[in-house]
Amino acid sequence: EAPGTEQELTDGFHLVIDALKLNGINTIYNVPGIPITDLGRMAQAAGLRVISFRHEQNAGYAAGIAGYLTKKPGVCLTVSAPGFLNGLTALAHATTNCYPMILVSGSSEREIVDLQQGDYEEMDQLAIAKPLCKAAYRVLHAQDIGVGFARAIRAAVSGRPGGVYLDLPAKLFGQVMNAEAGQKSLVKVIDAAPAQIPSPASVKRALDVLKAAKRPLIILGKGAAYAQADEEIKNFVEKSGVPFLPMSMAKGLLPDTHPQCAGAARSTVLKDSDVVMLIGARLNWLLSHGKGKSWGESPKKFIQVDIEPREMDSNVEIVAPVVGDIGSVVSAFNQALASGWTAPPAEWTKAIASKRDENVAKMAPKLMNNKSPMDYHGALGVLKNVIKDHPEAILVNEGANTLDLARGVIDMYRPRKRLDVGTWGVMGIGMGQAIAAALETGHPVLAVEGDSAFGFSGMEVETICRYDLPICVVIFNNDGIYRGTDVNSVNADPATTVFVKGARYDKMMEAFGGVGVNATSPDELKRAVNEAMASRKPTLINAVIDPAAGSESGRIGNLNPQSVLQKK
Ligand code: OXT
Ligand code: ADP
Ligand code: MG
Repeated sequence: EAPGTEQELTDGFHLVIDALKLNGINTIYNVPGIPITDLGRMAQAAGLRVISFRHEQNAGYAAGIAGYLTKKPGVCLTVSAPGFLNGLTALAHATTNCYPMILVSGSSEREIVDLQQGDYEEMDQLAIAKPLCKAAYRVLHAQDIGVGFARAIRAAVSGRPGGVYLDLPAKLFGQVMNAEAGQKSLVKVIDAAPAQIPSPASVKRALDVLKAAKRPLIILGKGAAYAQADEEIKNFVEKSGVPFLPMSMAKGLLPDTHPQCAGAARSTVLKDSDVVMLIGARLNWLLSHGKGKSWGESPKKFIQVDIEPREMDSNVEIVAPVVGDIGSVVSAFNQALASGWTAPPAEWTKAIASKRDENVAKMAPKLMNNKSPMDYHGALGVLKNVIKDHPEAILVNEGANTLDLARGVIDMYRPRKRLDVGTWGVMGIGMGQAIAAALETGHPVLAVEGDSAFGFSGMEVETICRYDLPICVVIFNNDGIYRGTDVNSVNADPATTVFVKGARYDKMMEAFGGVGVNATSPDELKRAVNEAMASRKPTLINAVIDPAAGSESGRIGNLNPQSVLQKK
């Protein structure tokens, strides 16, 4: 090119935005600051949706669940060191839960960081992120931005999905290059999550084992919900006639009210089944590792459908591993079933139905009580009907008692409508997940939150109001963690598990222009939630729960270590 001729230029900022757009990523969950403030502004100006949070952890949880809901990586954008670390919990959470997510973080000058000379927000972020995610990359040159994003996208969604870290040093954003060369350097990722077809032998083996069962059970996990193979899964379950048990976030894949649903007979089916087919569920702590008391005495055979070959035999022997993506595997099952299948023995399905009906009948009267202050069942009875009337609504749920009791009481009717604490049982996912769910789906969100759980992300009610989202937060306010009744008998400090008595969380929502309601009875709660669902206005309901109503750690109190020295 002749000297003085003007060439069209692009730079790191624009290449990042173009790489995202080219790959159909239209939303960024972020907290602005050095060095990414302008990136957010420019992305917004370029038509991307840039959602600014009050804390990176919540932006990260939003990105993770966006990935789960859409099968595209959710993108969280943070500033260096402290912002990066705030986002890192969510990245690790995404990896643990198999949600595709990319944490994009600005970072400081490589030369100074590597010599540890004390740069602004100095930290070797790549090294720190690496053990906590599926893959971690750093881009140093503008011409590599396209490849950097392509690798991050592929790593996040292919195989077992998970979190990916992408490190973008401050200097990268300002680097200029020829615009045409820049466009050519971008990569549109083709077939980012290729189908993984199971081997015919593994399909046959699995169905042979299932067919020979006298007391078969299918366990559906959140991997099955993620796969978005809803029709195939429904057909398989119904054609096979095998009872199914949904894990927490798989509730609604088939309705909880489905005649084959064994959710309300959980202990019975775990104990008494002889063959268990896991579809997108791991035999981790949530399934007592596939052994021990909850699995009873009768010998079990496990069939496991998973995209990750190394998951097989992780806890117990898997007699029929089927490695592949759930959509491909289940459609292969359905094809095989078409040439003949006998339903499981009626003795087994009847035994489950009668246990289920018994448990449901036992619970029913508790859900009708009109106590004030409310107990968990009285309040949840109301919310159960709200979801029944609004099956399209998304339920976000965290807490201990608030989580465990809501999981049992509130029936789900559609796939991917229940979003909760996931594999780690983490508190703090609430507002981030609620915000992403509303934005990604356009459906109303009902967030059912323990008062402690809510506190981990509570400041995001401002974000909810700012973006005017159809989110109704119901706080089960029992004055503390598990219960609000603990007393410190030694000094004037409050007991370690209790909060300010009679706190009015509804006032927080009012502070930002949303609707706040204090509900002391099931009737008041019903009115307020119905109003919120109808108006789609940001609403926070402080549901006053009897401080004595809960139990230690909800349904998992057995996991608390005990001191033999503790005075009684
Ligand atoms: O078959 P049986 O007879 O056994 O009966 C079962 C079902 O068949 C039956 N059932 C039904 N009956 C009738 N009708 C229907 N529809 C029905 N459906 C089911 O009910 C029983 C029970 O069924 P379930 O629930 O399916 O089975 P079970 O046995 O419970 O299942 C076992 C599990 C392990 C699969 C299940 O319990 C589960 O998924 N648990 C998840 C637990 C979890 O993740 N908990 C969260 C963590 S607790 C703790 O760690 C907390 N912290 C610490 C902390 C955390 N987590 N994170 C961070 C960042 N920092 C600190 C804190 C701070 S909780 C917490 C706050 C708590 O306070 P809050 O104020 O927020 O909350 P409150 O407690 O409300 O005060
Ligand atoms: P849950 O907590 O509901 O039991 P887990 O998170 O333990 O579920 O398990 C989800 C499993 O699903 C993981 O082992 C993951 O590898 C698997 N998985 C995720 N997506 C797919 C898919 N598309 N096809 C097959 N397996 C998948
Ligand atoms: Mg509480």
